[in-house]
Amino acid sequence: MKYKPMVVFALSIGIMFMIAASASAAATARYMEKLDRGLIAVKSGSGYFLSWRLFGTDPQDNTFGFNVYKGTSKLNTAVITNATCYQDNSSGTGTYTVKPVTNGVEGDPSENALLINNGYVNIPITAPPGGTDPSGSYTYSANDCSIGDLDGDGQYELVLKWDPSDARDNEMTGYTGTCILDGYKLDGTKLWRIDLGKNIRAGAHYTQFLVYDFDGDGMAEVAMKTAPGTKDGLNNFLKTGPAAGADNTADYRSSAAKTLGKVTTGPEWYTVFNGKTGAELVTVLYKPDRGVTASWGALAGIASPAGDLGWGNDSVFNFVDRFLTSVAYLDGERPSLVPCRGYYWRSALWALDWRGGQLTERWLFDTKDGGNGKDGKPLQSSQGYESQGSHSLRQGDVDGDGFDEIVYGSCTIDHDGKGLYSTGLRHGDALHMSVMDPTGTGMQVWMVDEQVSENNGIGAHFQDAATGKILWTDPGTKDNGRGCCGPMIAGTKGWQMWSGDGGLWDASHKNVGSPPSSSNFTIWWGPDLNRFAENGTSITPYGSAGGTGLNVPSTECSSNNGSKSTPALTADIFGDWREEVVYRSSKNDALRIYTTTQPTTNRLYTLMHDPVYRMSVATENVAYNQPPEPGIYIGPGMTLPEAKPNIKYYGTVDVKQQRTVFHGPTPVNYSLKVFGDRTIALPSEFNGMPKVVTVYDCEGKTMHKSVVRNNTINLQKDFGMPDGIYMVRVNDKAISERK
Ligand SMILES: [Ca+2]
Ligand SMILES: [Ca+2]
Ligand SMILES: [Ca+2]
Ligand SMILES: [Ca+2]
Repeated sequence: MKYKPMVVFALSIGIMFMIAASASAAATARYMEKLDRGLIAVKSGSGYFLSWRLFGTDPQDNTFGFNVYKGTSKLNTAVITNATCYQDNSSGTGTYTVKPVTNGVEGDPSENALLINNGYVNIPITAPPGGTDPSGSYTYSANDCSIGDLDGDGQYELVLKWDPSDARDNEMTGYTGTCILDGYKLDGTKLWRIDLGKNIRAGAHYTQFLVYDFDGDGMAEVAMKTAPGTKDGLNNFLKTGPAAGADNTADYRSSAAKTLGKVTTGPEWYTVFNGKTGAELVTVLYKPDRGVTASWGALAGIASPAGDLGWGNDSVFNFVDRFLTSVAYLDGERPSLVPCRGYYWRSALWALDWRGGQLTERWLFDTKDGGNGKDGKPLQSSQGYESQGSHSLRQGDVDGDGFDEIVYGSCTIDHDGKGLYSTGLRHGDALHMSVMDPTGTGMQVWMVDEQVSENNGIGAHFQDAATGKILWTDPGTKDNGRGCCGPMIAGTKGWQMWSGDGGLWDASHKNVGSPPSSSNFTIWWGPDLNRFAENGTSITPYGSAGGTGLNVPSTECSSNNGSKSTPALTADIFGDWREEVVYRSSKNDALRIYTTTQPTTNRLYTLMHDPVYRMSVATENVAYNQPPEPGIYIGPGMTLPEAKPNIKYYGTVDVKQQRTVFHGPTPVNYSLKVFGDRTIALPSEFNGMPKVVTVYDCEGKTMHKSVVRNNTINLQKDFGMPDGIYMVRVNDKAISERK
């Protein structure tokens, strides 16, 4: 293990009490990212348009607002409480910051604004060199992105997947170039490059990468399926667990015509990487392995059972290598990784926890194991849990018990790894979940269906996410490949949904107009609470909705994934709650982040502090990308002010404060955050004094306690603590233990 350790300390008696309190109230609050204000200043009109985040932990009432500063000059007169944006047309120069104001009392200033002078954030990227494989030569295009705070400074970084030009759907034979991922800071600093090697094929259905802080150290990990030949971000072959001593020169690709270029043998691994350095943290054997490959496309040994898409069993390694990935708060408090395999017949979801330097299995749901779901439907049946998966998935607490479920297409897996329900409507290409009907209860699912000849002619369905009850359906006669939804009609409460097979529907299935001209993404971009349509490299308001869209010419930027025309990413990356869009430049030499400059009078929490939204951002890159969607109703007529999301932070680390104030013999309030593994000098008042140093994990559990005589401490070197955020108490019993 040669990864660069980063240890973050936070000291506070107050913190300790907060942690203890939150542990006892752990049933509901979820750990979410501690972000900075995300303040941006975008050149707009004759000045700058500023916007910033309202944290999910901030008050959402008139006692709380913001002042905007340029240098030392306050720009606003009254405290801004109705929005988290401001148009500055004043003269003069200076660095923009905002200060929160609580009951008239100003807090500490934010970080300095990210200046955007050319309409977008430009992140230079460097394409990997092209190459040749037995099928020919290939070059690289920038493909899907994900985000996370990889280095713990409160600002998001981007993780980019590069696709070779010969990436293929797994239906197709042929070799592909290797799949490569990069980590970038918003200023273009390249953090690392991971090369998955020749034993991972490139294409929409293979590499589903997760970027999320799974262990609570304040930095997102990056996780995905790996194989012999994979090199981590330090340019080293993998070497832990099953990767130790592996033959990284081995080529497991098939040369048989029927399976040409497919990886039909050889070890299959799953690796968690350090998001800051790209270094391998842990590698384990992937579960489940290929097993009887035919079983992924049909029952083993049975050529073509009823409803097997007519494609026969999986002797061509198509269905066995269909992967999805979820992240879910299965224990209701901390996120788990859930890599998934198969959906055309056999389906397996594998839940893992990355905590305290250990990757442990929580459960494995596998239709092969048989038995029944909680709804009594058999796992081994296409009327039950086999062949229900979609090309995307959703996750969230659909039934309100505090724990997340995974909506795996037409079936839903409970937080404990048991089947919760199946609609039996089988496979489809697009799946959406949010509170679309604010007059109903909980969330709903809008899904388009492919297997119309096996599901009684249903082309799309709208369902209660909690129970799987079908609320209404649209008829279909063929694969209904695209479908989308959103609060599109300005001033109208509730979402609308549409697909290739019908009109624009409201939640009660009333036809409310013509569908938008695209069925791709929707995005909050305008001044109001309705979403706009996003397709190709354009953003377009629906109907007579107010505000302006975006149109980036194809000479400048391109969309991804062929006919899918998806963006690299949409997410609430910075600024206020409106969403940003990431496009690749047409030359593949940059990523561009576009953000709205339209003032709004709606103040909403950052969407990233809505757990359902944040998880759908994390799974946006999975297979056929779908836009992220929140777990509450956001749209015209929504309840304002918003209820505070039930979230908390790991530790209570102020990402801005760098003060080094220690708890001395006389108790004082203090806080401390130290980046990296640097040695901390304690104040001189501790000189020569034996001190009790107690180290707690983010939940307040004691990880280490010892008496220290030196006046410097380093958790890594002195106590062998693994990478992480810890709370440290110094000297809580110093007087009694002084010798
Ligand atoms: Ca960061
Ligand atoms: Ca982490
Ligand atoms: Ca639940
Ligand atoms: Ca935003």
